[in-house]
Amino acid sequence: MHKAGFVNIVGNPNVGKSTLMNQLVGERISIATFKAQTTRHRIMGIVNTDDMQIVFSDTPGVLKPNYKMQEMMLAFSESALADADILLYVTDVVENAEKNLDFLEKVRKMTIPVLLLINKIDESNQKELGRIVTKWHELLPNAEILPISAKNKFGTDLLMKRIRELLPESPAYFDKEQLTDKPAKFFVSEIIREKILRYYDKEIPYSVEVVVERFKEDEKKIHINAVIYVERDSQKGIVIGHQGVALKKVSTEARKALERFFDKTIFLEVFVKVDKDWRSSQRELANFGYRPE
Ligand SMILES: Nc1nc2c(ncn2[C@@H]2O[C@H](COP(=O)(O)OP(=O)(O)OP(=O)(O)O)[C@@H](O)[C@H]2O)c(=O)[nH]1
Ligand SMILES: [Mg+2]
Repeated sequence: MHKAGFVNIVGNPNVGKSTLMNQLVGERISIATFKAQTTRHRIMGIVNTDDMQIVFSDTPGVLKPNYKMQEMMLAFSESALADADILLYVTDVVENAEKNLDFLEKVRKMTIPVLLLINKIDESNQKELGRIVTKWHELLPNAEILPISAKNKFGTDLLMKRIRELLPESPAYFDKEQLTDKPAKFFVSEIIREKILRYYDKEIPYSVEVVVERFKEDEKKIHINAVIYVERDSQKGIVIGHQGVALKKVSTEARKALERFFDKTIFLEVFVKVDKDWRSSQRELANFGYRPE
């Protein structure tokens, strides 16, 4: 007997969805940072064994869209409700359970198994956790509730065991060698974007997109040219920084992270360009790879 299925991870921004997927897959597939709205796409991470294939999907945190890019992000989150065999709804010990009742209502109506994961329990205590569990039990009576700490790998083995039990009988959906649905270039732009999220404040992280224009790989090294697109001239100045110091720092950090990811020597050149109001342009978003599934 062979088991396979889609295990989709959804929830509000910043609750630890990407951290969890990386732990379950055992690879750093999805970037995770302390800032909300880190994930912008639906990203698959695949776990393969001889008799099983678990296709995890990490998704953007659910939000009320203010511009076109956020509409796309929400579409990715909602697409994960449509094709899941098992849904992992992630919350944490600090968020208000009633923050997003519209989305929750959709989850409540689902007929597939829903596992409600209360993450970051390392930041809570027994008494508080008891209250949170009771609250969620009222909100999602059909969900199985599991307290976890994705960061500390607490409860994640038990979660994997439960997923294996619930996984339907099915042939594999993807090649057994495959670890993700995204090409190498996608990970390059995400790793650069992660450094931008960490290094810049205010609106900058939310106003940039990274496009890889050249990716030339040989046995030992990879040459990469990437462009950081911003929305306005003033943002370009901030990203580059005084005498180029900020951009230099970001590209150095990105290069080191890329060397770890690909295990090769990386030659990275990064340019900054202005693409006016790209976040609100359907055409630009499509160019940047935001396409509904
Ligand atoms: N204390 C604690 N922090 C955690 C845990 N899991 C994740 N975090 C932190 O929570 C923050 C958000 O983590 P992400 O994995 O990026 O969250 P996300 O849900 O993917 O966020 P979006 O992509 O923005 O929706 C990061 O700073 C993580 O280190 C945990 O178990 N305990
Ligand atoms: Mg994420």
